[in-house]
Parts: sequence; structure tokens; C-alpha cells
Amino acid sequence: MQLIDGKSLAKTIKAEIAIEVKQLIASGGKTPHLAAILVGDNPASAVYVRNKVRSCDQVGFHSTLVRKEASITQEELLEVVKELNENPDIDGYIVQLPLPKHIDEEAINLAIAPEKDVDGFHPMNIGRMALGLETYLPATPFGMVQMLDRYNIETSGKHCVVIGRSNIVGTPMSLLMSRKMKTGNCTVTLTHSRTKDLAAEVRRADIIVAAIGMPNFVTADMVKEGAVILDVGINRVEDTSRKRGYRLVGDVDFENVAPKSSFITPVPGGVGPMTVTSLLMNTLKACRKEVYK
Ligand code: L34
Repeated sequence: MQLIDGKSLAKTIKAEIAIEVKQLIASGGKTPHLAAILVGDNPASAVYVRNKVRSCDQVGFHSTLVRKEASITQEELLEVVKELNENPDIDGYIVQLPLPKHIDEEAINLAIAPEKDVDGFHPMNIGRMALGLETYLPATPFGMVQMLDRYNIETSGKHCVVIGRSNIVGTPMSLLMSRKMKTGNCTVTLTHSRTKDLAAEVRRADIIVAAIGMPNFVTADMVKEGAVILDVGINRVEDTSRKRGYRLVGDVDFENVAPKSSFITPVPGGVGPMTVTSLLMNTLKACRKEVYK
């Protein structure tokens, strides 16, 4: 069993981005600038956005955090989106999800200018991904592809089983893994809550992507000997022995699954940090106008 160390890989990639930023500026380019809109006070979202802002500092990007009260109206939020669309110094921005219930996420997503959509969530960018055109890949799936790539994990001809069909992880990951690419060329099964014998499907997998948001959902009996495990879950479970009162666990029963796996991502320090570096890579792309001229 080998650990796929997302934290350390993210560090390496950030060092590479920092060099590119220096070169970009030395050759007369502007400093990449990422903005994030954070609505309300979801504690997990605050941590993730803080990690994004801190990572911008580490690589030499400018960043702007726009914080809004949970009581913001749809119209007011659309106005913030419009301002960021029109601000020429902002290369890309994200609207951190989830949004409060009274806000229509889809309407907000549609209002983001595709060329600034560094989350890759706009239908234009998802369509481009589906067709294999140059685009901003959604950060979490992009991060996982990077992990497979950098650890030289063979994917061609393998059977990849994705658990969970969300718009931001499961669905795009299933597309990426089936693409005709160096990291891709898998036969993909996308499983979800209506899948008949989910355990049997997962047992056939050479590569398992667990993205359901349920602690310890993937157990050792569901895993084939030698499988590669990518654990997207970051669930907070109560733990009174910790100062914070909780600990983070993935969607995979790590302790019992790890010994059966060939490669496995830990939680924390796995997919999460890679989500952040993928966002930085997309922002650099936006700044260089590599997707939309
Ligand atoms: N718009 N909303 C938008 N874009 C995204 O790409 C996200 N996502 C998901 C939630 N909502 C979003 C994130 O940013 C999940 N996510 C995310 C980002 C960073 C981390 C985890 C999830 C992360 O840094 N995780 C660390 C530790 C986290 C902690 O201490 O709580 C880790 O080691 O896993």
C-alpha cells in the first residue's frame, strides 16, 4: 500500500506555479488575481476559502475575498457577480458552495462569465470538458487526475467505479476518466443511490472514486485486492478527545481498506489540498487567456 500524499504533492505544484508566476511577471505580464465570494458562515466553507486565499499568497497571486451575510438576496448576489465579471483586474473567481437555501445556485452559476469561471462549473465549460476542448476543469476531479498522473498510476483499460453523481465531482470525474488521454482511457461505471448492488459494482473496480459524503461508506469487503482508492469525502465526526470537538474522516473506512489497496488518499491531506492547487492552475490559465482568447 502506498499513500497518495495530497498535501505534499500540492506543495510541489504550488512551488511550480510560483516559478511560473515569477516568469510571467518578469516578461511583463500581470499578477494573476483570484476572487472568492463567501456567503454566510458555514464553518467548513470558511476553512476551504481560507486555504484558497492562503495558497494565493504562497504562489504570488493577488486574491480578493468578498464576504456576504447569509441574508443577502439573489439580486444583490447577482450584482456582486456582475461586478466581478466587469472588473478587468480579476482573472477568475469562484462562488463557494453551498449557498443559503433561498438562493438559486443555478442562476448564480449561469451569471458567471465563462472566461472567469475558474471552478469550471458553468455549462459552457462543462460542455467544453465533455467534448475534450480546452477548458477549466472542475477543481476536485482535476486534482484527482493530477494525483494519478504524478504517481504514475496506470489508468488505461482499467475499470473505474465512481460513487456519487454530483455536478461538481462524480459526474465530471466519470467523464474525465473515460477520455482518450494519458490519465483516462478507463471503462467507467457511475454509481449512485439507485444503483442495485452497489457493493458488487465497487468490488469490480481497479480504481474507486468515493464521493458520496458519508463517513466510512466504502468498507473493506467492497474493495478488490490492489485497488486504487481516491477518497473525496471530508466528513466531520464528533470527537470529544479533540480540541475542535470533531475529526475529519473520508467516505472510505481507511483503516481496514488501506491494507487491501495499492494506492490510497488519506483524509485530511489527500484530495482536499489538490482541489486548491487545481483552482490556482485554472486561475493561471485564465490570466494567460489560454481557454478564451
Ligand atoms: N464553488 N464550492 C466551489 N468550488 C469548490 O471547489 C468547492 N469545494 C468543495 C465545496 N464547495 C466548493 C472546495 O473547495 C470542497 N472543497 C474543498 C476545498 C479545500 C479542502 C477541502 C474541500 C481542504 O483544504 N481540505 C483539507 C483540510 C480541511 C479542513 O481542515 O477542514 C484537507 O486536508 O482535506
